[in-house]
Amino acid sequence: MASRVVTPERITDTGPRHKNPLIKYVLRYKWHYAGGFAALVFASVLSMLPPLVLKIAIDDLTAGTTVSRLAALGGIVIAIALVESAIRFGGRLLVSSRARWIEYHLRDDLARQFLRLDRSFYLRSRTGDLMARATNDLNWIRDFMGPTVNDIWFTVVMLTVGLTFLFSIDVRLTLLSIVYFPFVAGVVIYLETTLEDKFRLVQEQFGHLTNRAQENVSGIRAIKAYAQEESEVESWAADNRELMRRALSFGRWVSGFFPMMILATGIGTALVIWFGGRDVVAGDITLGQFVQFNVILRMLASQLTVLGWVVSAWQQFIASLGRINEILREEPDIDEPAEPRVLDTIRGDVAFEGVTFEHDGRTVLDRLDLRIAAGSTVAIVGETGAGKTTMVDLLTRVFDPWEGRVTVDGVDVRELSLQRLRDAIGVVPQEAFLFSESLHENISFGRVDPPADDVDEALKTSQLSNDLEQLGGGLDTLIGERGVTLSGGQKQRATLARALLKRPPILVLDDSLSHVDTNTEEEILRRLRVFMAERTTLVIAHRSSTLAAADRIVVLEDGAIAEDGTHEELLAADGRYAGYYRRQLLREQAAAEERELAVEDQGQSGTAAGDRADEEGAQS
Ligand code: DGT
Ligand code: MG
Repeated sequence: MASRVVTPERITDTGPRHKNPLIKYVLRYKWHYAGGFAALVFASVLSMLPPLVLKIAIDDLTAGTTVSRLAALGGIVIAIALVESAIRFGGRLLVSSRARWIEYHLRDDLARQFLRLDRSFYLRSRTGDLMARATNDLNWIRDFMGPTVNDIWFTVVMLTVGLTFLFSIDVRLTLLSIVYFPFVAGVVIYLETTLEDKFRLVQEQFGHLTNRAQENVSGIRAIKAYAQEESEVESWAADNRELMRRALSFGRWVSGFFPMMILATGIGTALVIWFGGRDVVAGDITLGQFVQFNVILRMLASQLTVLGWVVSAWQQFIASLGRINEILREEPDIDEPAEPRVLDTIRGDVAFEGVTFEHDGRTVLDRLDLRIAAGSTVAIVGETGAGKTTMVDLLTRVFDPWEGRVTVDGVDVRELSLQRLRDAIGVVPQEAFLFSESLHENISFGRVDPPADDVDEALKTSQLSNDLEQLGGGLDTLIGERGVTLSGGQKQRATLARALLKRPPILVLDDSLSHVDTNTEEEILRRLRVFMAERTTLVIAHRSSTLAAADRIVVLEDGAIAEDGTHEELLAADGRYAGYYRRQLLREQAAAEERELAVEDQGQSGTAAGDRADEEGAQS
């Protein structure tokens, strides 16, 4: 887990972002690329030699030759082939290995950037799409920077060297061949564009399917709970069939590609035989030169088909690079202050001063004012959607206020480094999130190698110590993906322990004991009072016992504080809080009765130790 703890320093320390990160890495490996290209130039010159040897052999044969001379020529061809393959191998290896390195650097950059970006980016993005960029697009870039760059360079060099040889043999014949090259190129480009369209359709459908797979896996509980397996399987099958249909159509065009190319180049060969043959008859060129010309021309024509692939790989590369750069150039909305204020100790005074905040044009908080003195426990009450979690998000700078400011010990949170700010605040979020690691790694997420005593204390305070035995492996119990092996209350208490282990001067509980039973909750709150003495605790809660236990209660309504006082004061005032509290008591009573009935029905104790199965605490 330690590898996952990436401090903001590490994330932001990458300095000013390069306009195009790829160029940075290509420049870093420029000598490798230069070496690889030089090798290819050498190899392509060598590849022109076997046709030359062939020419000599044929001319010798026409004039009369010896077996040993022919054997020597054959030996030369084999030697050239050996040297050429060795050089091509070395050159390709040099370039391809750098492509792997570039892929590695980009993937690293991408991971850093994913950690640097904030919530608003993830609200805009889809997981499947981000995954596709981090996998597919990176692969495309790697393939381009390796084999494809090699192919492009080799084609350019081959055409140059090959045409030089052709011109040296017969200028008129070469010009005739060049005339027919654009025709081949035209056919190639037509085929390629069609292929590409077909391929894009396959990719789109594949992306769609990937997204579905991902949603199905993460939503499996909901799918099962609503018995939607059948319909999911059916619509999956339909999408899957569509993928196969598109892939088959793409496959047909791929299969047709080479036959079409053979046809196109065949026409060229016919031209050369007709005109070149007449040159041989007229004695302008030798039979050997005629054969040499044809062999080189064939080599160049096959190189032209590579050019076709290159065009599509180039387009794919540009698109992939664009998608990767889009992420790498993304700037987080929440910036680190240029010169953060340094606070040695944080007491825990929290203040919202005229804070206004909107979500998608809807005002959630409207000039909210609230001061919380260090060391106090304040409960925030409000209807669902009132903006309680938003207040927490503003305090921890998940978002910044549109107007006004949020301060800690009188300092605007925007002036503190994000690390300092978030170290000082332990948030137990509304939705508990656990990693698929051991329980110990999960709770020590905010603090590397915590002392055993501190772990013990956090476990006791969160009342998780009682569950260790039941979990089987104690602290080493592996938590399934997102904590599926724990009950809702256990998950909540594990995230509480995680926050406590940081020993933060400010603790925020965002509805984080809703799945814990009343007795356990009271015990947790009692222990928290001791633990949090001198520290500030903000509790967002619905349950009557939690509310009554707070030093002070504020009611959030219409984006501002509507009532503020102690439990007794607010009850006496008989306003919104008093009404809310009475309704909550009734809800809890009804839920308790229901539970008793259920227990009688089953003739056994209904709920698991420490956790509630129902939702009495949640507002209806
Ligand atoms: P709760 O947890 O159900 O008791 O409700 P609160 O009080 O925690 O509400 P909160 O702060 O999560 O949401 C306040 C309003 O803002 C609500 O109308 C939903 C909206 N909202 C919250 N988060 C987002 C967001 O990420 N994007 C958008 N567009 N709206 C959001
Ligand atoms: Mg909330």
